[in-house]
Amino acid sequence: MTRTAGRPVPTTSHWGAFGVRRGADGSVLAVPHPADPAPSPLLAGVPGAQRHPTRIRRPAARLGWLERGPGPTGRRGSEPFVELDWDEALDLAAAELARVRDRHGNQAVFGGSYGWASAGRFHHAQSQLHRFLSAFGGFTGSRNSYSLGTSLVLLPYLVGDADSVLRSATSWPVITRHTELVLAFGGIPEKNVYVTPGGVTRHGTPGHLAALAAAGAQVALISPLRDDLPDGQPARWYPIRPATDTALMLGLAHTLVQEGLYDREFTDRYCTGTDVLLRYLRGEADGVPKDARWAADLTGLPAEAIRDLARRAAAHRTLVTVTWSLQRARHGEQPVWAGLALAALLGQIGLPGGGFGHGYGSMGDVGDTGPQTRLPHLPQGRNPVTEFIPCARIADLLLHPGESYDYDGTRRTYPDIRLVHWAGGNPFHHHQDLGRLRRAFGRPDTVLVHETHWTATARHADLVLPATTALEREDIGAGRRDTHLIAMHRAADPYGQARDDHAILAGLAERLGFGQEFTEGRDTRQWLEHLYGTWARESAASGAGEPPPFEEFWAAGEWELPGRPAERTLFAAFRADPQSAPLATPSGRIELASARIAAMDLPDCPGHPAWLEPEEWPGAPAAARHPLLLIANQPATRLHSQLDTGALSLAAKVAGREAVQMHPEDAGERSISPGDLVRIFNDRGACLAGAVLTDRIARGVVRLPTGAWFDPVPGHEPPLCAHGNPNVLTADVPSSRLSQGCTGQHALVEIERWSGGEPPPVTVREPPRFVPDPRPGSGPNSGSGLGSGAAPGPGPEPRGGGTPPSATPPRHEPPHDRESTP
Ligand code: PGD
Repeated sequence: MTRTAGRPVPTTSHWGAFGVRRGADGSVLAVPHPADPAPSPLLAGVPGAQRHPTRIRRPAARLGWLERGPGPTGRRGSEPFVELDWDEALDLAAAELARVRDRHGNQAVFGGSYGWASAGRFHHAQSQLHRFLSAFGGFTGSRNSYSLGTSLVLLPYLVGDADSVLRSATSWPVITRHTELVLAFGGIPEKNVYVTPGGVTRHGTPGHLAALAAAGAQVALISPLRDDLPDGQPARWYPIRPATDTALMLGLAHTLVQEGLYDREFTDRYCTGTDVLLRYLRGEADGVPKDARWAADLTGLPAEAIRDLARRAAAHRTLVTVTWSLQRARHGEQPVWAGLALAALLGQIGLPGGGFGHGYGSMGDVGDTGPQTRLPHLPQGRNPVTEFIPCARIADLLLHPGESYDYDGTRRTYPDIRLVHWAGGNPFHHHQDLGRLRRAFGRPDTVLVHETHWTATARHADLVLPATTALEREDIGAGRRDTHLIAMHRAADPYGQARDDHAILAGLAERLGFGQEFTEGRDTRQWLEHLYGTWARESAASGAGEPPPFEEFWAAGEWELPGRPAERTLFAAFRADPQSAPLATPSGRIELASARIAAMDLPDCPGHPAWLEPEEWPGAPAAARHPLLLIANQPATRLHSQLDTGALSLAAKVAGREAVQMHPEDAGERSISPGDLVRIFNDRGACLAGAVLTDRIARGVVRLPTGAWFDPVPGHEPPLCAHGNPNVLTADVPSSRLSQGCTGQHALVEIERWSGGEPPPVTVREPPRFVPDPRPGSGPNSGSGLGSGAAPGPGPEPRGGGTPPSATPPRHEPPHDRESTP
């Protein structure tokens, strides 16, 4: 390990660059990067998570898989594990990969492996896995993200490509100088601005928000949560009823049209479909004008406040911004499309500080300009399998092979998956309706997981391979709009027998006969030098700056990336000259109505922005039984499920569980007091949580952030999570048949004070149960002793756990029966 004397070991993470000081006992302390004006509070979570008892110390196999071989089973997630030595674990994994490929074909291996894993350009777990599986002959992959699955599909229809909006947002300095009014749909939540894939070294957004406040700009905070905008911002809070932003946008748009405030010159020159939108606003087809009164009924906001906001927006330099969370919901296309349409009617798209934005406050680097160079990257090879799923359809994929579904204007069929290989993600955190996901994870023959910690996903696997954390290996790291490239030195020894994902996959590749192709004969340091060298040459050739030689960079610990544009205004070039800089839409303009989407004739995504009633919102019939609207948004105390065992996250627990925020009057009606243990439930499941009462949340709304480790209490079907994971409550339904995006943001629930006697304990902060190896000739806890090359291999044919051997196991969604109950 190279370490420059006297200064902390440099590293980076999704919550930003930082330094590590190491104690004599091997403990670590995370210290802010000196250039970071607003270091992430998440740094406090690093030490506890790094050396937590839930770290995976050795490879392990689920007992039933070891004893009975692969096959569908309801026992995943409920059986103990047997620890193995590395050679045997890799032999078993390689043999099973080969068996599935040879018998069922490469498309039977699901390697989508969605997840954030850790920062670092080389050890990026998903990239490593994809490179490996491509060389293996291919795999069924996944597309898009849980963050942005809806917008990534929708935006190309509206403005030609998603990147223009998502990667070229108007920069913060332009906003702070020019914007007078921000219509912030979903707010600009500060908790999210510390996080970006790959990290940022200088967290700028808190400072930009302060500058915006100092400049006197007004923010209309449109959210059920007051905390979606920092205090101290000149703001008016519109505590909108959840899931009704589209109605408000349409009501605002109608007011602009009715009062002659909309910019007809702009829509004539730069948009298409305006007539379709205006007819809809006037209610020509359905007889329902989408006026302020109509919007007031749906949103719970006064009609006069809506009209007043429309007039203010027309009278000022106004930025309409929509957080990503709004599209992470049923019909999530609509608030994005309606927000863009509202900005178009205001006529300020392409003007400094005006127009449209998507994601300010959703991520740490939205509104930053990036370096003009691609970052170092690991070559991915070519995946010859063309099968993929939109990532949020994982449970459908496993439960319904052979069934068809719509996606992005095409009709696709789910392949039959026999083996799931996951590295760097936690589907038992990120997916919806975890009871259903458990049943889905019962379907494949084998689930193979690389993890750093005993997450719920690791506990639902058959073979678990312990991975190092980013602190335990060398890498090069930066976010896509970062200011620095960081030389990530090793800051801690690997925990137990943990190996880098690359080393794990190299071991598998070697056994499968393509070791040289996968590693290209390089060790980790040689890979870093190679990736850096390739990037440095490209960077110099493109004029983006001349990076120092690798040794110099490595010794310095970082290099400040040059060549970023000072400022940027989204769609400025298009506005300046729509003929020579047209958008890549069929019309070359902004599509306020899309003939291509209309032609798909989808019931849940028409050809223009529209109010579509979701199945779960406060006005739905389902609210009669479950009247509270749960917002399951991003947490402030951890990164998704990562660092949930760290000090920051643990300190925020209430009654030992995740904290649920609710309005005092909603609590009073249910005799719930602050700090009470409560049960949150609907028909899909239930979880325990600790009550926090606050009037900074709209009435009828409760907030339970994502990321408390899923802790299913044995014997409960539908599941009861002892810890407070909201995804036991959310529905596994797509945003629409257009994009098939994640809809985890909202669910209807009811809450009651826990009255079930002694509550089930939280068990996920302990490792799972281990048992001695039961196979003949194996010592206790010692693996089989068969050693390398002597893989007994799982049985040659899939066999259901406890079910008789069968050439073709039943592959349908099992009923809620004992087999799928832990
Ligand atoms: P993480 O907790 O970051 O969540 O879902 P995601 O799966 O990305 O999981 C990453 C996992 O990788 C962790 O378990 C961590 O231990 C592991 N890991 C870290 N480093 C390494 C490594 O080097 N190697 C290996 N092998 N493993 C590693 C996040 C997803 O959740 C996202 S992005 C969003 S936006 C969604 N948001 C919501 C939402 O708003 N509401 C709900 N209800 N649900 C959501 N889920 C989605």
